[in-house]
Formats: sequence, structure tokens, C-alpha cells
Amino acid sequence: MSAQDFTGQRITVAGLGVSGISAARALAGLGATVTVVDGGDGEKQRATAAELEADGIAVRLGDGETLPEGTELVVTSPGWKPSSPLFAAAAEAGVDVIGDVEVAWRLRGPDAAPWLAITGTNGKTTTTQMLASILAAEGLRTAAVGNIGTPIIDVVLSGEYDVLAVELSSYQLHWAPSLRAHSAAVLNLAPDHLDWHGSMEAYAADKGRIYEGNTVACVYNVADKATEDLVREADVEEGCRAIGFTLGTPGPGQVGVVEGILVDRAFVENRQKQAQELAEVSDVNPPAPHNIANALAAAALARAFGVQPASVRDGLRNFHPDAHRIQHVADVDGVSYVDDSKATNTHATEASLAAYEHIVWIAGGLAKGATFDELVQKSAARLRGAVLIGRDRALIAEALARHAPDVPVVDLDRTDTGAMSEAVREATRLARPGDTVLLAPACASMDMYLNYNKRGDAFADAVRELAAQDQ
Ligand code: UMA
Repeated sequence: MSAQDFTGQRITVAGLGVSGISAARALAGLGATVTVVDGGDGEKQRATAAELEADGIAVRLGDGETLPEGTELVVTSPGWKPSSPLFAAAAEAGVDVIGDVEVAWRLRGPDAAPWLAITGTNGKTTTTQMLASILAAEGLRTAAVGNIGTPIIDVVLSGEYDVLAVELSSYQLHWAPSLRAHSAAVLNLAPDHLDWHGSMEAYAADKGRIYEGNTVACVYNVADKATEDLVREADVEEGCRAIGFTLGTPGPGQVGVVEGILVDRAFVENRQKQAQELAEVSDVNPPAPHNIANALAAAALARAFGVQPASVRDGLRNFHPDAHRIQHVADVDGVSYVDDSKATNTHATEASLAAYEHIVWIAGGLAKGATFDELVQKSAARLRGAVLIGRDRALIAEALARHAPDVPVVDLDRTDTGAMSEAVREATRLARPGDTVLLAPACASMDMYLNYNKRGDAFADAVRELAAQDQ
């Protein structure tokens, strides 16, 4: 299917969000007759609807369930569940449902930029950004797109790129059956979004679609067998290789780490005997284990595209993570203060706690139904102490009492604006020189803050206050 095939079609776009607006405009621009439907009917949606309507695109708000008369194709936004009544109506009418990523894929011309695609439960945004930074260091025209926030259709239509770093969610992969990336990586697989997919198997299967039809490399995580299984199950192009990334010494056909150096034993002439240095661990920002794994995955995809080793190093050095993701705030009296407010679930917090040897852990907030036993069990040996904040802090306190009874715990029974300053002061009291005070709450922030950014800002302010008093 090509761009012309959309011309003259009556297309229903499901969702008036970031993807839906992009898809509706692009399809209307190609001469399709577009109706956008959305279950919401708020002020913002009405304003957006008025803008689209001014451009000749019909919008129906307040009904995301019934299929508009005469629809020949449905293009859905990623967040819509497969079980949505709109799709049952489409099936009944014999109408196909595809996603915006599928549209983008079909719109590519013969000289279109190849896609280096990334998915996984955690780390995909950072890895995609690292990859884009490496590709840019090589002098390639590139962009980080997809689930990261820039709708992929807009970029594909611009035609200005040599190669794209594409972050794909399991939702987007579900609705993109003909996508065929140049190379792709699945970083890790842990239960997530099971309400959307229905089961872990269905979630994994959708993630695995990213490998279908790869032409050069399927990059998997040696430490996460499920990702390797997905490669094995994929139907790829002749000559496409499985490339593992590992925090250990890489075997032939892998990238990994040897004595503080990121090393490539996959894209070298003699994989049995040769190893190519790519960068130092200290070039990765921050050099926490899970983030080194992200860097290795990005490096493997870049190398699969023919990028030089020096550009891997330069791209990693140039990359700065988004705020509140394991962000070093300051050192005060030999104690390091780190803000990982973005760690809003136990999986992310586990990675964060694994990055430091002696930790005073600031945690708590809204647990969202999570349990903390496994997290505490795995991290107990690293904990110098814990300071608990927020509504569901008792759940963490109980897990600590069960699995780390010797770790001192401060329970802060306050949620006012001064709470974080007290938490930081208490953490400082528990810390010894060389320790890390780590805000990695394993919970959402909305019981105390507008969002995780504000929570991280409050932490950083409190640390700066402390540093100022120290002078
Ligand atoms: N809607 C309905 N009925 C439904 C579901 C949604 O009417 O059953 C409407 C909502 O009222 C809303 C619109 O659909 O107006 C939202 O559509 P959407 O949820 O697909 O969101 P978009 O704004 O189009 O953003 C999507 C991605 N969102 C999701 O997958 C939930 C964005 O990822 C992505 O950046 C963007 O497309 C561009 O590609 C966000 C995300 O949270 C960051 N992703 C999840 C994650 O990373 O875990 C998967």
C-alpha cells in the first residue's frame, strides 16, 4: 500500500490526541475524507476540534464507540484498547483497523530513511535519545520519534532524514503489522500494561513484532532470556543477525563491557579474535548498570547501521538524560544526592537502587496497587537507611520490617510543602561519607505534588538548601 491508496478513502481516525491530530492532518492532506472520533468532550478537545474543522476535517466528540457511516478504514491512536467497541463495529463492517505507525510505514517512499526501532518495558526513551545522539555525532540527519512524543507520520512526510531512531510502545507495535525495521532492540520484558493486552503472552508477542522483517540486526538483552526468545520466534530477512548486549564480557556476536570499556565483538571482521573499543563506561551519563545496558543497546543499533566507534563515544558523551532520571544534584560533606523522582514503580526503582553501593533511600507516595517485598528483598543489603514519605508509606515500612529489620527507618507523617526538606535532613543524618541519598520513590507523586517533576524539584531545592547551610 502506498500514499496514493489513502487518497479518496473515507477514514475514521480514533483519538484526538497527539497521534490522532497528526494522522488526521496527514491523511486529509493526501486527499482522504477524514472524521476524527473521540470519547472525550472537554474544552481543550473542542478547541482542537474547531482547528481541524477549519481545515475541512470532521470531528465527532463524546462518542468513541460507534463507527461513522461509510467508513472504509480506521486509523487508531495507540492508547485505544483492542477490545474497544469501535473496533468491534469495524470488524462487523469488514473494515480494517491500523495504527498511526502503520500509516507512517506505508507512507514511506522508495528512498525513505530506514528505521532503527526500540522497545522494552523500561529504558526505551533514554535509549532512543542515546541512539539519536550517536547518529547525530556520525553526521547523519536524524530524529528521535514515536512513543517519545513526536508523531512519526510528521517526520516521515518531511523526508529530511537519513535514518530515524524510533521508540515504539507495545500498543503501537500491536497496530503496525507491516512495519519492517532496518534493525531493532527489545531492551527488557517485565509485566506492564496487562490490562490493555489481556495477558503477558499477548504483551510479549506485540513487543516481539518489532523484530519482524529486520534486515541487519535483532538486538536482545543477554540478561533477559525472554528478549532472546522473541528474536528466535521472529521471521527476519536473510542474513539478519541476532546481537546480544551484556554488562559482562561479550562473546562473539555481542557487545558488552570489559574492564570499564564498552566493547563490540559483533560488528568487527573477526568476531572470534577481535574486539573493538567503543567508549568508556564513564562516557555513559549516568553510568548506572541499567543505563550502561541502554547505551550498549543504542551502540549495537548504531553499529548495525555502520556508525564509526568514535561516534558512539561522542554521542554518548553528548547525551544528557532528562531531568529527574537518576540526576546527580550535589555532593555535600562527602554524601552524594541523587534525584530519580521518575522512578514511579518498583521495576524502575530496583534499577535505581542497583546503581549505588550504600544508600539512604527516600521513598513513598501513591503505590498504585504495588507490593514492595521483592524490591526490598533485592535491595536490603545496600540500604543504610530509609526515609518514608507520602500516603502509602506504611506499605514500604512493612516490607522493610519483614525483609530488612536492621535498616533504620524514619516515617514522616506530613505531606505539606516542608516535608521534602525534612526528609532530606533525616536522610543526611543517616548517611555516612561515601553514601548516596537517593530519591527513588517507587510510587506516584500526586498525593503530595502536581507530578514527579515537582517532587524532584522539591528534593533538589532541599539539597541546595542543605549545601548552602554547609558553607
Ligand atoms: N480515547 C478515547 N477512547 C479510548 C481511548 C482514548 O476516546 O478508548 C481518546 C482520549 O480521549 C484522547 C485520545 O484518545 O483524546 C488519546 O489517544 P492516546 O491515548 O493514544 O494518546 P496520544 O495523545 O495520541 O499519544 C500517543 C501515546 N500515548 C499512548 O500510547 C497512551 C504517546 O505515548 C505518544 O508519545 C504519542 O502517541 C505520539 O506517538 C505516551 C505514553 O504514555 C507518552 N505511552 C505509553 C508508555 O510509554 O508507557 C505506551
